[in-house]
Amino acid sequence: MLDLEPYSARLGGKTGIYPYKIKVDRYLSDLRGYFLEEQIVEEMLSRNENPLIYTVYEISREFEGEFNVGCTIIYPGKIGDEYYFTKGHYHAKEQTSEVYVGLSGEGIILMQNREGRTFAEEIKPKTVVYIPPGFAHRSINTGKTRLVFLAIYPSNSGHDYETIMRTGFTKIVVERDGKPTLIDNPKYRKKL
Ligand code: PAN
Ligand code: ZN
Repeated sequence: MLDLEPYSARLGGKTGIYPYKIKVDRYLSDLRGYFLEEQIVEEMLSRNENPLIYTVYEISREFEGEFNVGCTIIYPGKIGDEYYFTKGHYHAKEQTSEVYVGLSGEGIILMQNREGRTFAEEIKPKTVVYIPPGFAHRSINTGKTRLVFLAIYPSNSGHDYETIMRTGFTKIVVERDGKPTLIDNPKYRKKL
């Protein structure tokens, strides 16, 4: 038996969880090609405007059977009409699922499987979202404050970013008449 030790961490504050092991910042330049209005992104980057879109603070674990616990903070903002979001990914190990727990702010979790079956669930405080095996997931901040949520998932899940980078999600979330609205993604490509 492995001799592992329990830990506890505190939720809230600037980092969402503390202490943490890893911090990952994603700037607009890391999301090149992800937003619908690519020309806006390129114009911003050429003006050296490179806003921070989201940060992940994570307590990652080493062994199969353990859970990683990560806190994601998506800052409020839009590119054109499209709200800031995470890259989104499938888990490399398809059988693995994930649980998201809303801590503050409001947003949407988009989920889709490799056949393009798509679901959207709200994420906000006191909400739990279950992501079944085989579903890619992306989080979108549709509010005016930081969207903060906790993610709990098997340490051996792995992340496949490549597929979503290539195909996109079937839906995107844009502001219409001041409200977050799900529309078909005109750039969605069925997997070849
Ligand atoms: C989350 C995500 C986190 C950032 O912890 O990794 O929200 O999103 P991207 O990984 O898509 O950039 C999770 O789903 N982990 O498996
Ligand atoms: Zn995940």
